[in-house]
Order: sequence, then C-alpha cells, then structure tokens
Amino acid sequence: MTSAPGSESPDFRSGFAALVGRPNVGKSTLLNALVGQKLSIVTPRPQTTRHRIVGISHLPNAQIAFVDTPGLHQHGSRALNRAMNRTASTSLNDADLVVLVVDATKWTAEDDLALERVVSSGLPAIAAVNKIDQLRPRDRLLPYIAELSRRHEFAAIVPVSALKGESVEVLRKTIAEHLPVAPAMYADGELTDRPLEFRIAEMIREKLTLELNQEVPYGVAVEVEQMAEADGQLTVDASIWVDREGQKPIVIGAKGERLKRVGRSARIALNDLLGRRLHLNLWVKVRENWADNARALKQLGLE
Ligand SMILES: Nc1nc2c(ncn2[C@@H]2O[C@H](COP(=O)(O)OP(=O)(O)OP(=O)(O)O)[C@@H](O)[C@H]2O)c(=O)[nH]1
Ligand SMILES: [Mg+2]
Repeated sequence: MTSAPGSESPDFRSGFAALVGRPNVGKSTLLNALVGQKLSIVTPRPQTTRHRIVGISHLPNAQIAFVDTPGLHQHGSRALNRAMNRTASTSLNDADLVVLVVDATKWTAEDDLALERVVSSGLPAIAAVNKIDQLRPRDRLLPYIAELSRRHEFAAIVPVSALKGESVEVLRKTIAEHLPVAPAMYADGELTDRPLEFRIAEMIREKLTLELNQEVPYGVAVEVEQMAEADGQLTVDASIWVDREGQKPIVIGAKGERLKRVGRSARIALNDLLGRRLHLNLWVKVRENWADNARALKQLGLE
C-alpha cells in the first residue's frame, strides 16, 4: 500500500466517519458530495441505500473514510428491513466518528431513533443539518440547531445542502479535524471499497426505482451476472429480481417499454461511470419473497 502524501507527518488524521440518520435525509447525496463522485445511489424514495458503502476522501493532512449506511427506520418487518437496520447500526462499531444527518425542514420519530443510536455508540458526533436550501425562512435554522444541541453534546453542528454543495467543504474539514491522529488506511487515490459490479448493479437499481415509483412496493434487487469483454466491447448481463410473478409485467412495461427506458438511462449513467460505452442486457426474474428470505438476502449480499 502506498501512503498518501504527508501521511507520515505527526499530525496526519485518518479514520472512519459513519453517516447515519433516518431514511431520505440525504446521507447518500452527502457522501457523493463529500467524496466528489457518485458512489451511492440516490432516489426520492426512503430506504434506497441497503448496504454499507465506503467513500474515501484524500486531503493534504487527512484521509477520511466516509461510510454511507441504510436509513434507520421503525416499520417494516421483513428480513430486508432488519438487515438494513443492522447494517446501519453495526457500521458504528468500527467508526471513529459519527455524523448524524438530519433534515432541516423536519424532525420525526425516526430521527429520535437515529439520535438514540448515535448517543449509545459513545462516539464523538457531528450533526449535519441537511437540505437548508429548502428552509424558508432561513432563520428557522437557529431554533432547530438550539434544539439539537440541547438533545446531545455534538462536537459540531454544521448546516449544509448536499444537493447544492453548500458548506460541504466546511463539513469535510470539521470531520477531518475530529478524526484521530493516525496514518492513512487506504492507498492514495483509492475511492471506494465496492467493486465495479456492485456499482453497476446499484446504478441499474437507481434507474429502475426512479422509473417504478411506488408500483413495486418493496422494490427490486439487481445482480450483475456477467461482465464480458469481446472485440473491444464490454457486455454486462444483469438480473432484476422481483418477489412475485405479478410484478414482472410491471417492471417490463407495455411492449417492454419500461425496461427499455431503464436500460437506456442506466447505460448512459454507466457510460459516464466507466468512461466507455457498454452493452447492457437486463433480465427480469422472480425469486419468491426474496426480501423476507434470509438465504436470498445472503446471496444478494444483503445480510
Ligand atoms: N432540496 C434538497 N434535497 C436533497 C438534499 N440532499 C438530498 N436531497 C434529496 O433527498 C432525497 C433523498 O436523498 P438520499 O441521498 O437518497 O437520502 P438518504 O438519506 O441516503 O436515503 P436512504 O438511503 O433511503 O436512507 C433525494 O431526492 C435527494 O435529491 C439537499 O441538500 N437539498
Ligand atoms: Mg441513501
């Protein structure tokens, strides 16, 4: 492993900063903004992120491993819900710092749940008050921050807009300052712990979720089955798993139109991600009740 420049200096800081919060507050948008790359998918629907995803930021005097997590939530009794909550909670076990992400425009019972996890972790905590671009009038921020600081002794409270990039740099710097003095953990330039197949599958899931709205209530799972290179052309075969036969026609759409649209927008996004063109084959398959089946979840990397 090569070290980041300056990582031998006595005041170099490094560690894991876990982004936690209820679903939909903007954790993944924030991860992408902090790292400067699209690593985690984003949709307007809650419970989009299902995995722990590390994104690494290399600064002159620090290396921050940001950890995106699934939104902590109360309802939903399926095995998938439990696995997502567990993933979010256990991400705190190996974190050096926790960033509680909250929405400046509202506070819900699930924010209480997330705050509880933060407090019981005993980790130093920073609050990122996100979506300030939506706050009208802006001086509503002051009572919100006052209430937050009353609830917990945060090391810092930073209002941001992950969407607009507002104060994201301030947040990054604040996080770096609160990490332990330690050598870099990742090689210079390393961006994520996730392989390309995962990022491709997630990109397809994002486009599909945007296209489906609420029609397939528990959503879908996407798995890259094969990536093959022939005559300078990359071909990706991916399966879209639905949990009932009846959902297949919904995903495919009339005359296959919906699946075609998903394929097209995923291909455009993936061309960008890979810096090259690719051929994408999508197959819709049924795995009965996959979201409540421990074995299926394991196969899909969702334990
Ligand atoms: N206006 C505004 N919208 C935002 C901001 N950050 C995120 N969003 C939107 O909020 C929605 C949810 O964003 P995500 O990043 O997927 O939220 P999340 O916390 O990762 O959600 P889960 O993965 O479901 O837990 C998306 O529609 C984003 O575009 C922000 O700063 N301002
Ligand atoms: Mg997310």
